[in-house]
Amino acid sequence: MGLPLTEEAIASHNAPRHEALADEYDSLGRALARRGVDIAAVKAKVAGFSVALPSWGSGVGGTRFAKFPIPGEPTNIHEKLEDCAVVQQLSRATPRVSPHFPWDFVDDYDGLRQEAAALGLGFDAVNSNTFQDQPGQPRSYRHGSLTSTDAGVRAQAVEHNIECIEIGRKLGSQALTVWVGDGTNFPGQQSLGASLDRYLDSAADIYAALPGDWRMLLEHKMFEPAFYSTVISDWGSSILAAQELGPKAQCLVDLGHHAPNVNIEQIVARLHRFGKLGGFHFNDSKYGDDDLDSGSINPHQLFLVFNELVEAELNPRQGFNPAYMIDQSHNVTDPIESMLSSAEAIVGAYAKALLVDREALTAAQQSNDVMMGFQALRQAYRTDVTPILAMARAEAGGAIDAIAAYRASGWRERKAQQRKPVGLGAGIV
Ligand SMILES: [Mn+2]
Repeated sequence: MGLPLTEEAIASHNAPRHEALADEYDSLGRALARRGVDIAAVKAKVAGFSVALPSWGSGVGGTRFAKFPIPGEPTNIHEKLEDCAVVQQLSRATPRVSPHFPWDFVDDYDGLRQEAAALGLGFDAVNSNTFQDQPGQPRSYRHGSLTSTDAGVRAQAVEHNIECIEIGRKLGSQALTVWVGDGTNFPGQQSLGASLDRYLDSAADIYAALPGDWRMLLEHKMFEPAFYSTVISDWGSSILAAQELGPKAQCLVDLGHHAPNVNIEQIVARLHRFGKLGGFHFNDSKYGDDDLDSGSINPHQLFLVFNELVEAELNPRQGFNPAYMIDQSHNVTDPIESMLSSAEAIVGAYAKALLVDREALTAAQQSNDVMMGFQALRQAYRTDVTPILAMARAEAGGAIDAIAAYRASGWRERKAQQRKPVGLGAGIV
């Protein structure tokens, strides 16, 4: 099995676009040079940046009301990998896939790793799932998993996480992301204190099974599926748990898992200050959701988050090696197009953050020049970095206009002929 798209197809898409791109890139290069910025250095940083794709993100998602499948969407991990490979071929920013178990269970993980490698992909953090029951599962997560009052349920949930670590080792992963939907819908349903105790005990059992070079990423979420209380509801609960578990436990920030208007960039700075910023799930949010495409609603917030991430990169303290992943549900778009668009938004926010004049920013902050501090960020934010992103992609063999190249490839139409249709189903991703 070769790569999904041919090099020639991408090259012939790029050919008529090269001249205009070179013109725009050179023009931006001159503008940036006048600000003392070397565009080639920014482009090199952009080329070195990557974000993982969630295996489930290549399928059409849904809401809790419904899912509307499209012809040609992937039906198993092998087809999901193929679609992720298309995204990587065109974007050159998404070389890893984050698998989710049991959704991506196979018999042969060495084979799956080779299959991914042949598609130009590796594996990132493995995600466990104890928020839904699986066919044949002995015990139910109806009343919680890692925090269940039933010791047998807790043991089953711990065992599943340890199994995910074992699978991840075979796939070349080095991190386990743990998110639980555990919580309550009624006051009085559970003890708020005792449920956290049970979480910490269960998480410690998982932590003990981590290989030496692995990390355990704790993902918090304010609400849903539990609507009164969630056990790991906020970054405070998350960092307290991570600190209690030990140095291999870090916090994962999902952009959609906060109360509205929370200052997420400040959370980033806080977690980094204590060496606990482990990873990111990128998406966007308008109300209480966590599934819209990255940068589609609040690109400025995304930029401000990346401003803190660049600060952290420049001042790594106890180390800075965050696991970046897109985490969205693509309900009304072709998932490949959403992931291409999101990857560009994420890399673009990073590129803009790289353009911040840090010297001017620091000087303004030091002298309490409020307006110039703000302007240092504003100047970077309003710069159109599109030519840098497109040039970095093209030089790496990707597409100058990724979505146009994808549409011209006829990929989805071809797959609609080859793949079995996805049945109507409940929502979720
Ligand atoms: Mn997430």
